[in-house]
Amino acid sequence: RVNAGPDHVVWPPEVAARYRAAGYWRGQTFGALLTSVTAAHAGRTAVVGERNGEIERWTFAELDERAHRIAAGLAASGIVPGDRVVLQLPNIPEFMAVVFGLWRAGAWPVFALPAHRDSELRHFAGQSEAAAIITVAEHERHDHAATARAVAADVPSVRQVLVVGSAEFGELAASEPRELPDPDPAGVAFLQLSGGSTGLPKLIPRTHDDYLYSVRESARICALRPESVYLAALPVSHNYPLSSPGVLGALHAGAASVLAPRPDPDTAFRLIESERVTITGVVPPLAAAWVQAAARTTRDLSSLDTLLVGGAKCGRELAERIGPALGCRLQQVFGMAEGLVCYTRLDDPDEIVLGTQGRPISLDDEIRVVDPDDPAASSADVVAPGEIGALLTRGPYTIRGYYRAAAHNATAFTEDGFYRTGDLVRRGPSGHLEVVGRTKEQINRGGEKLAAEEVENHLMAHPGVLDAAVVGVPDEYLGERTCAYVVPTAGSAPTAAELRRFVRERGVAAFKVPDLVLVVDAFPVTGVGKTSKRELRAALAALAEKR
Ligand code: J2J
Repeated sequence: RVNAGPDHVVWPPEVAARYRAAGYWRGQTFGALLTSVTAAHAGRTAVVGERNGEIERWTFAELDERAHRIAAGLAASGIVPGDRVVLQLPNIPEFMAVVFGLWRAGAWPVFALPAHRDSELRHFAGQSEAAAIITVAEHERHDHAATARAVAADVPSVRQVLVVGSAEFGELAASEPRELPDPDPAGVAFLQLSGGSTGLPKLIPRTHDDYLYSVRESARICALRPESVYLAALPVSHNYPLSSPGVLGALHAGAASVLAPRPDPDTAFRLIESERVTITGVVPPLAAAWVQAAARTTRDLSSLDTLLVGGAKCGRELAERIGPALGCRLQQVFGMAEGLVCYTRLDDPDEIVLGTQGRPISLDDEIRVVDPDDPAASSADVVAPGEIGALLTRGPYTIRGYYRAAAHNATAFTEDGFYRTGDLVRRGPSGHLEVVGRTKEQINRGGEKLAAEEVENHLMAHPGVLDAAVVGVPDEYLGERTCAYVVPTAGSAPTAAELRRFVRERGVAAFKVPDLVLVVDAFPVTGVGKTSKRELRAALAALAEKR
């Protein structure tokens, strides 16, 4: 089997057999899914996007044909099954054609975000030993093609850079379609990115079988039908707009996906009105911006029946405003690229919809809420019902290990295969989870995740920085912002502006540049006198909260 090997952990055979017997894993690939959806809905709209301000619309038949041609072109260019391909595309229709093209060629997309820069791409390409990078020439005034070429020059495995929109890509995408062997549905389909908690984001190997199960159930839970229209407001390569229920859930249901070039209310409301969008998903700060803008919009938003909110905690107050302001139902979603996704159900009582982050997709999602003070708590160390604890999970679409990360896996998973989510939750009697905080060294900046350690490492590369500790500080709009405490080396006095510029110029996603940099003489000593980063960050976070 091409896809199984020492690079990633698979489910134990008896567990896999159980998931198959239960009908969760059906042995269908994403390429085969597109074929069957196209057979049923050939003439329906599959994808809507914008190009130079003009609407572009593809039917399922058109998307299917494009994906076939791209798959053939990729194969002809030397892409073989199992090749990893870093994909960095904004919300354009080609995203769908290229992803399905890669799947049909048996290659694994590595889903970079448009915000990622040199340092992240280098890591993704290097860690996955990618054969190619596929990107666009320019997006939001950044020269993506130049970044991709610079990475390709330094990462020996990368044989080609393909720029969507170039003549070369046009030629590849016009290749004569041909039958290619369908990849193993039990094998890896793509590598998704973790939010990260230690250093650079880890790669998450998801299989056709497991991901398609979560997509199918998400489409059902969100009541998608062929008449539904899903708006991808967030960057579509992220796990949430990709699959919860996302563009793949829409595709599964035979419904259209509208790819918004930007998530601002002007752009989103314009598309909701013109495409009669019925469902979309946003992060809390965006929901707040939409709620505000809805009060003075002239756009007709009456087609919208469901707004999913997730990626970060949606506060009670915001939750209560959404329905009245936007004239739709709120559906909370708490998910993670590693697997587990929870939704409030469309028929849940208001109290649950407004006050919880939902319950798991599957009856076979195993949930353990364990001792929050013990980072090594096992799945047996459960707290009393209703108590706050650390969330562990295992199930039919949650990974058993990150890709090529044996050392990290040893602590990120329990011995019996539960994933340590790093989230603090409380579980109600109905099984709904309320997210109340986290234990992981991650900052959730309005849904955009960053590992404190990754930013600390960038700061410490500055010759004037002796030590750095990055913490989240509460923020009314984003939920939290990043604050970097920096101790300078003797005799140097770097300014906050200089350090922010320094981090940005090292080529990182803009959301990782610290919002606030505080240069201090020394870190405060913690109560227990420990000097570990973990203790420091906890002390600083407590300090920041008090301000
Ligand atoms: C609090 N924290 C939340 C929520 C995610 C659907 C929706 C979101 C993601 C996602 C996703 C939260 N309340 N409602 O992949 O398919 C935080 C938790 C979680 C982490 C995962 C999906 N929803 N979170 O956000 O991989 O801390 O996935 O562990 O980016 O986001 O982040 P990510």
